[in-house]
Amino acid sequence: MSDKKNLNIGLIGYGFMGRTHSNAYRRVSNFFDLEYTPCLKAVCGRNEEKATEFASQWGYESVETDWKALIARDDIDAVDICTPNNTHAEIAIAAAKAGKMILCEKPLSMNTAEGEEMAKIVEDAGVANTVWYNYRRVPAVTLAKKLIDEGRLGKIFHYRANFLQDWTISSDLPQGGEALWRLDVNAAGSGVTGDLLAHCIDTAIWLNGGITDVSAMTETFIKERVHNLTGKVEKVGIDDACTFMCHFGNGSLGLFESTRYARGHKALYTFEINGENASIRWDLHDLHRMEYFDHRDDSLVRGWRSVHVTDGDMPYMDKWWVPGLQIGYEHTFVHQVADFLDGLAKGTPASPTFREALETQKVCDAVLSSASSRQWVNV
Ligand code: SOE
Repeated sequence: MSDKKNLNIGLIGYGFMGRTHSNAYRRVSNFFDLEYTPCLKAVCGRNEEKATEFASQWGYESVETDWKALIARDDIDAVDICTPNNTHAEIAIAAAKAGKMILCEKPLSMNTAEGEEMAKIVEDAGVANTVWYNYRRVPAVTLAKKLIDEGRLGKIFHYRANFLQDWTISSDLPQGGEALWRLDVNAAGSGVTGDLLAHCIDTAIWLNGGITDVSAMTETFIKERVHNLTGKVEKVGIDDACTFMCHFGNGSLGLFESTRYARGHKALYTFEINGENASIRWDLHDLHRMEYFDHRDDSLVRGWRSVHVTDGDMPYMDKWWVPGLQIGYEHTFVHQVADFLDGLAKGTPASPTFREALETQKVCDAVLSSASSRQWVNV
């Protein structure tokens, strides 16, 4: 008799992230041997026709048009929140109160206060929870974490990260509504800070520990855009670009930059960490490589190594193909589902939990507050 259990998923929102998560649910059990198997029970979206199309494309058994109805269903174990940021708190709180596990798209919330409430409520309800900061689970990034935790870099001096895009440069691009809600401050909470830097901050805290204080500047290059929901030209409230420096609790210095105005860059997430013995750098456009420099190497052959992270002893890679054959972006989501399901079986939380993701939210808030006050702000 099989001891496999189904985990019934209710997905709310079927945009870009709805697709990445659905793909992960569908593939995880083909590659990972886990006690729980995701079962795509229901997808929820306000547009019934589109939600039905999505359900048939991805194999969801049923469709809901009201998220409250989805949460009320007895046959849903876990709610996956893939809706705009301004809806995360209300849905997560209702789901936790209904005893559902929650997988919430990043960033956790619109601000720290909302995030605090969300973290407390999932903890009080005792429901498993996680936030989809997927880049932690790129094998090369997970490998960097292992090397840093082993102490190979020695004392850390610097952490540097960038997340560069160029898709909002045209002033004709409207704000608001489906696909463009990331430009609407009321739906997104912030611009690149919550959307892109949040990824960089999550990875940085995971690799290098907590951030204590920040000094930031933001800019909104295009001040007004047509709003898709009202048809009117409205003030743009999001930050188009953000640069900040910071101190980490371990004494190292941080430098972060993000923009949607770096012509030529579509999604260039890079980071570099410099320690007394060694440095590591990583680049999303070459995501299966981790670059490593070790000063302790023989000086005649010392140099940056480009490690092709595909061998079976490297994080997650024994689950995929054979050494030398790489994986990509979508696999990071498969890994997050695998870790979530494994954690359920073992009774351990899948990182980052709401509580852990709240730390990123606090840094984002400090960054925005520093940019508006032009002062250093403690996290
Ligand atoms: C925005 O363009 C975006 O899709 C983010 O919302 C994602 O979190 C990031 O991974 C890629 O860029």
